Amino acid sequence: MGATNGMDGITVNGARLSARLADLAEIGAIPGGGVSRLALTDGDRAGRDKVVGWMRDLGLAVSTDAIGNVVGVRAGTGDGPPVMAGSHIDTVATGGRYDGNLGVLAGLEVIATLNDAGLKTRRPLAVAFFTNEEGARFQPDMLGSLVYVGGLSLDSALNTRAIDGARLGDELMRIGYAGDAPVGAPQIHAYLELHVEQGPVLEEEGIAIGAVEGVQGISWTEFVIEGQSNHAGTTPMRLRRDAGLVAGQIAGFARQLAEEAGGDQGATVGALTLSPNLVNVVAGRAVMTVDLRNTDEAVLQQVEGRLFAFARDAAAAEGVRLSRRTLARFEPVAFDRHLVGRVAGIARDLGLSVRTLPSGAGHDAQMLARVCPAAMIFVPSVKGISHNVQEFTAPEDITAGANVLLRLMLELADPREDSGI
Ligand code: HGY
Ligand code: MN
Ligand code: MN
Repeated sequence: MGATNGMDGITVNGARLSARLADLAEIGAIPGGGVSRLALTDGDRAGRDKVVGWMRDLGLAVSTDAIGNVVGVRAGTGDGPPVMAGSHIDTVATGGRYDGNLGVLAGLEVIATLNDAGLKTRRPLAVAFFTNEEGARFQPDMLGSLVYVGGLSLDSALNTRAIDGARLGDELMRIGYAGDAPVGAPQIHAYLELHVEQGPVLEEEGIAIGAVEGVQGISWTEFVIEGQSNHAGTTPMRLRRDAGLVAGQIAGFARQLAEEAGGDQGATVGALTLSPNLVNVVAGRAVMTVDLRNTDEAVLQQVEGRLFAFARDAAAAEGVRLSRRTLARFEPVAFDRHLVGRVAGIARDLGLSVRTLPSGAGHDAQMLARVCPAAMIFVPSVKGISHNVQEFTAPEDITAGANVLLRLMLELADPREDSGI
């Protein structure tokens, strides 16, 4: 089923999309070609201002909700919920220029392409970016889209504390994005997210498009370990209560669990702070995070259980106090089967190689899937690198992904009478 109403053959302007990606990457640019725009920092504000400016230039009606999610809507010839393309523009501190940004700017490119062609769709179209998708500064990740779909109360979201101690609601006010639009508006007909794969699969197999089946389960835990700081030279080993030792044991066991579980199991100790963190002082305190992921919820729960039991026993053996806090916990999500099929079908119609695959990373689409049919389109990441300044996707792959997005948005926004979508 191709595009409709004289929209056959319409394609995006890939050069314009790549130029906007480069333009946005100037904001928060860090050496090596990467970007650092942690959620609700001045860099995030500047990025938001830039994208909102582009939304307005394209004639979109822009609204900001109380958690800072921004939606731009293009009217259709008819009313009703829009077909939305979205993602995020916040990044991790050592981010690449494509993660999240591609999905938002490709949505704007679809709008620009239709504006150039003077074409109107029956259903309205929308382009959105959601607050704090990365979860690097404030946890959980996908926080803004989780509030949008009613999975987290606005109040608890606004009272979330950053790893630097700032309160989310204060930061939102400070950067001027505490909006007045009701959270969760507008209701959406369908949600599509173009995103870089951030893994090695598409590139290794020489495939242009990923039709994403869903997102794997995510479990983020913070452990606080409290022992006793002491002299590294005079304290006999038998008298030590070494928080650093237990942190190291937990990190080693997390890796062992992943190797034993095999399959998709991931385990990452991304943050680890010892105090006083000095060469000649036994660490009195350790704060660390463990990120566990699996496409299989039952296995993920099993691995979690074994990790928590190990941490408890290791702490008891060393005579230190252990506490843990869940920072994020999302079960695996399956995307709308019909839409996944259409991503693949449209890719083939465009002569692009395509395969289905799960997403290793979390995405706003997994939250929107709670309230409307949602799907994702992946394009290859060179060497599978992401959350790293070397993140790169070839311009031709970006253009291909944006054309699949364009075609599917048109199909959903201007369905043939008999399509039923
Ligand atoms: O952590 C993730 O999967 C995403 O980048 N927030
Ligand atoms: Mn992302
Ligand atoms: Mn990311």
